[in-house]
Amino acid sequence: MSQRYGRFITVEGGEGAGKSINLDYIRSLIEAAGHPVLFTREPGGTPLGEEVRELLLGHRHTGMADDAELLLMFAARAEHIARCIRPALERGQWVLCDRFTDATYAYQGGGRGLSEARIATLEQWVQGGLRPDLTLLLDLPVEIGLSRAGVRSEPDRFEREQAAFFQRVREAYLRIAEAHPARVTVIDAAPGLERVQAQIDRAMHGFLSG
Ligand code: Z5A
Repeated sequence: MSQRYGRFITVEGGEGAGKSINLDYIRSLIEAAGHPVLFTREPGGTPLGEEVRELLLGHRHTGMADDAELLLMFAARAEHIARCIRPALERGQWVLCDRFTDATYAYQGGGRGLSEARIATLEQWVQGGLRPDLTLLLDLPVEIGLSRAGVRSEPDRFEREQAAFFQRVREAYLRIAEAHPARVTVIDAAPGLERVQAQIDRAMHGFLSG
């Protein structure tokens, strides 16, 4: 008997890109097309991963070494893939994930300056051949993202970074999109929600009917 296999969709973006609100929208499009979908996030998605998330985003370890941060991201990811993502895909469920390894290239690679080769080694080790089928990158100028995100009350460990860090994150994301045009669709997240979601409609329509 041939095995069913779901599709793996990730959503990425810098600070204040509007991931939360647009993830709900993307989920509704997938469900409306009749696909069972598992919604999850990184870092996190499992009990162990959520504990690692607290270590990564909280303020108990503000001076964490960059390599420790990178390895914790992949430790959480290994658990997430083994317990959650792979089993769901193998059951034929679709998986919609709020951030994945592109975020590691963008934040730990672009933002912190860790080498891409080192990240690629961990990616291959932890994921084997698993890569998203579709990635929607919500892109917007850093100033707009920071002013949108600024409305939030308590910034996490990443949100305390300066604009130059987020500019490097944005540039790294755009390099990924350029290198993987078949997988990554860039959504201009700067205009109002209606126009952002019209672009998402187009990207998802092509994917859902493809
Ligand atoms: N991280 C990492 O470093 N390495 C990794 O490998 C991974 C993650 C996987 C947690 O991520 C942190 O982990 C993240 C990167 C790091 N750090 N940062 N920064 P997260 O995804 O949980 O946290 P987040 O980036 O802070 O995202 P968020 O809170 O889920 O959402 P958002 O995209 O930043 O924005 P939002 O809350 O959906 O929207 C912000 C505001 O803008 C809100 O008031 C909206 O109503 C408004 N908004 C949204 N869209 C619009 C439009 N179109 N017009 C006007 N206003 C809008």
